[in-house]
Amino acid sequence: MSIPAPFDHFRRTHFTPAQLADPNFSGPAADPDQDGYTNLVEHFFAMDPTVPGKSPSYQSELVEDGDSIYCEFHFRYSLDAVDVTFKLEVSPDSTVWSSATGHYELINSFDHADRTRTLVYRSQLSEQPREFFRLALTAE
Ligand SMILES: [Ca+2]
Repeated sequence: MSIPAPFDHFRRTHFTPAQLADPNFSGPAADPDQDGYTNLVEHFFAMDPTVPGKSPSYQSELVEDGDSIYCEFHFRYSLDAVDVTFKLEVSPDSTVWSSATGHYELINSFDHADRTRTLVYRSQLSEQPREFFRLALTAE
């Protein structure tokens, strides 16, 4: 498997030569700090893959605006992770997932000095009694 340049740069920033030689330690699917987030996810969220205990930067909240209540979803990711694509997905039951395009709308974007960006998505609450959403990451 070839390693895309942005992820390789991330690996070289955080791992020793011996660790770099071991894909079970420094590969995209590995989780050497055993925090539940693979190295690829840590790359996307600009986390340190050798230090457990930090969570990806994302949150959701209900927001009132006029007569409507919306669900807002914010997350902050690394602008260097151009080799990872993300897609917001929705589900009525957390089993069958579909693209949130046309359901969630990007309403704001903030760039930070540390080469990260926060995106804010908003959904009008549906008529469903409940709805799930998730951020799906794919390595290119
Ligand atoms: Ca990890």
